[in-house]
Amino acid sequence: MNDTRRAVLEAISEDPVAGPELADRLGVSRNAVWKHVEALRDAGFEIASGDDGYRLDGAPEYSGPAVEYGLDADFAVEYHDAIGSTNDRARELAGEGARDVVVLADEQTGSRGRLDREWSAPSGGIWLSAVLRPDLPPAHAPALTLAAAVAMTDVAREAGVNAEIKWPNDILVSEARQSGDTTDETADRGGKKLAGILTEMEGEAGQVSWVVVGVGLNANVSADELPEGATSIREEVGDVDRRVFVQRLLERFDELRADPETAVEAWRDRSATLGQRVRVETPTGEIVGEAIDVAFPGALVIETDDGERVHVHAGDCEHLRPV
Ligand code: BT5
Repeated sequence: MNDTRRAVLEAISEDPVAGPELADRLGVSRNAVWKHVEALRDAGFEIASGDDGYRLDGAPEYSGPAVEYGLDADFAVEYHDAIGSTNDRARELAGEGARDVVVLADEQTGSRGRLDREWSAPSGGIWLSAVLRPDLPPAHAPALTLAAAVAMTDVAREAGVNAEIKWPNDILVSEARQSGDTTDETADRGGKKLAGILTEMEGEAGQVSWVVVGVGLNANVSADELPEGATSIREEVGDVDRRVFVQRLLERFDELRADPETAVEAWRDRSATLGQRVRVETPTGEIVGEAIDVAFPGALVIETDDGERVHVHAGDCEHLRPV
């Protein structure tokens, strides 16, 4: 991100400022100011130039340059109005050697959840996949999923949504606890699903080659466009500015990925799962007990009814109502 360009944008966002004055204020040439203005126009910012100078008339739509400008994290953004799956495109880029590139789309037509489940991604949501090349052993990559979950939870909370994390990768808005409704069935999903994460990876000889962290968050989408049991930012608090939301999300994720151990700690504080009685379907069978901790880099620690402590690395988790 270019600091001068951001300063130009900030300076002209309220009142018009003449080119020469802007050049003085920012300590650059008039020609440089003009070039920054032109670049911003190319990126979709509407900048009027009248007698009293340049004035910002409109921020760009949701696009790659729109997200990149003003982004305080080192990611390039490739934007698509519609794409099959941002994870598929990110994997392609990873294969070509990309790093710190984010594939962002307004709509996905063939997006995937875990285990090739279908993921609904209508226009208006936040669908993105980040290509990363972290200096980590493959076994530590799950910490990046946890980091993404913390980032999504924090930014959803900043938007006023009461988000929590269900192990390992669901962001939920817990309704039962909000309304005090603890009747009916013995099991539920722990709330309505706002977002999910699909992390894919390639690595060898103890070193990650690339990781793609795919994030799907129902932002400006109505409930009737989503599967049953899902919710959205629109349903909870109304629409958000997706450009700003994605910027905050990438900035928070950037902080957390630098320190995976801290990300796991932050995950604990935002967890809806810890302290709950849970049932986890794992590839090797079902485990029931109390979720007592999450262990680095992301295993759920369950204390079963016979007092045994089991570390579960992957599976589908259901929160059970207390007996
Ligand atoms: C996930 O899988 O939650 C991971 C979702 C990752 C989606 C992102 S979008 C950007 C990137 N590109 C992709 O192609 N994928 C990633 P899982 O835990 O398996 O949950 C899948 C289940 O969630 C489905 O079986 C449905 O029940 C439910 N579901 C589908 N679409 C949903 C939505 N938009 N909101 C909430 N729940 C949904």
